[in-house]
Amino acid sequence: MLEAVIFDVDGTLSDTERDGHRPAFNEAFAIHGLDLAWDADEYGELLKITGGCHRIAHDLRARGIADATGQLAVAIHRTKTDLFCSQVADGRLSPRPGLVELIADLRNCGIRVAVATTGSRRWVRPLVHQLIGEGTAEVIVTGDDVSQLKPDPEVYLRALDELCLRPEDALAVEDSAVGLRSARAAGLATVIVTNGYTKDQDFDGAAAVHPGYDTGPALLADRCQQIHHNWWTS
Ligand code: XBP
Ligand code: MG
Repeated sequence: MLEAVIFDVDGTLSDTERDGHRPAFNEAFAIHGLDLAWDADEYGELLKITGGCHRIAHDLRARGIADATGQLAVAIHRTKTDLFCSQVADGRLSPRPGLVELIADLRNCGIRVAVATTGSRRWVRPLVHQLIGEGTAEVIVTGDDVSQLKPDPEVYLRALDELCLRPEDALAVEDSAVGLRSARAAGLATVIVTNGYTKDQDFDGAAAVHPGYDTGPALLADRCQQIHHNWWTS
């Protein structure tokens, strides 16, 4: 029986990457005196490096401008997080169309809601509260709560542990191939809701792939239950 749905955040609850995180990274580069700005396509490629700090460190190394200790990436990421927190506080990010309806339907059906993300705790919690309501997500596990980021399964295993559920009791909702690898490695049936950055990725191993929550057959609680049931009985 489906007891909980565990949602990824970036790209899944909200389309945060291209016009949210990316400008915050670029503004942080400028503040730290770097002549560097990620354009939308380049940023799409860099998304395969999970975790903002790792993403910065990877690109600085590739450009030969990294310091030996990696402290520059840490400092830039701290600034980026401040900037992104301001975006969240200003209410500039909205839930993906159809998400609010899905969350309400899950709760009406008594299905618990949780969050498992690579993002930083400082902005994840306020953003999740803003997007789906404070207290709606019973468990929120962030990139700061784990030692290995996605595609490692740790963040999903931790969410299951905090929910006191087995993988077969829950369903993951993800937007990306990296997220799918993480959720599948934790043993979870996984629904993909694609976005502009991820629509052409390989989702082999997903239980279902949707172009949106409200595009095509609506992703509501009964569809989640059906996908989950089919996964575990086929
Ligand atoms: C997406 C990520 C994050 C964000 C940036 O995570 O990989 O790194 O791009 O956030 P998910 P931070 O899809 O798992 O939510 O700068 O806080 O890492
Ligand atoms: Mg994501």
